[in-house]
Amino acid sequence: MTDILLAQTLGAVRLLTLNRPERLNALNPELLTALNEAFDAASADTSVRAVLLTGAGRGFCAGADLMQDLGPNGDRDLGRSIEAYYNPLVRKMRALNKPIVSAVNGVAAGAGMNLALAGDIIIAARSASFTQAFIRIGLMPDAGGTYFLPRLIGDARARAMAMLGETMTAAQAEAAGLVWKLFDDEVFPTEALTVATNLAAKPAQALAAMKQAFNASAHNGLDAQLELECDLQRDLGNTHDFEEGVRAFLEKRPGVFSRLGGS
Ligand code: LHQ
Repeated sequence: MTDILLAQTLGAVRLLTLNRPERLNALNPELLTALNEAFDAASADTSVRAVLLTGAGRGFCAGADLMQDLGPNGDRDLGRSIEAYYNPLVRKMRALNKPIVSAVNGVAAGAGMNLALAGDIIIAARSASFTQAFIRIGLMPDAGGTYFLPRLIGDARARAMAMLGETMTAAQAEAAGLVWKLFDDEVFPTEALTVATNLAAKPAQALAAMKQAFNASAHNGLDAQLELECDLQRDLGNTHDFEEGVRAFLEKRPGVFSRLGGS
């Protein structure tokens, strides 16, 4: 893996840092390929229990790299790059059976914002901002934007944000329900790692089941969702983690939980 994407293992957390700070971590084919590979690797590595995604420098991600061969003089088939890179990446992030924390350290624009929304828990630095910049260049949201946005902040806000292309401050994003929590800039990297580390210590099979259920709730009706919860909970009832969780509760001590598929 090249250093366009930094991948570090910190305990059971895989920290992925988009690393093109001079371009606000804009997504080019090399970075998109590295991201796709990094999520494959995080999926395969049983010692990884949570992924933390952030950006180097003052930006999180400025979306597609507009300096690349895109637009009037380049490849006009934008669908090609969406099919090759963006859609597989978003699908991979959603399907990953481990939680992803999107730590939005600065501006998140266009597909860069939507990449953050593909995570499970979205946190942001107080100085971060969010913009569906697509309309400014005659495009529409991609990378899952028209799916994630209305579900997170409601249809009215989602349409206005996409159509007007205005920037949302971190405080507005928190108030709208786009992000879970804000942290002061100075402590943001530490706090982000703490969130991911806490997640990584929780029962992995329960987290994976939750992720599956929340993903499904976007398209299931109540009956299907109740059945899915029942099936998943039945499986969780047979795990060592459930046994340990209840024992730890009764013994008034913190539980020690196993990783996915192992001890
Ligand atoms: C950039 C970029 C950038 C390259 C800042 N590329 N260099 C599209 C096409 C194909 C297929 C798939 O899907 C997509 C989806 C998309 O993502 S379309 C949306 C693409 N993104 C944008 O339209 C956002 C463009 N950037 C901006 O509007 C601003 O840079 C934001 C609001 C992100 C930040 O503004 P500032 O904080 O004022 O920073 P800046 O504009 O001065 O940028 C700093 C540098 O980063 C600058 O380079 P320079 O050499 O002048 O210092 C920018 O050119 C560069 N940069 N975004 N997307």
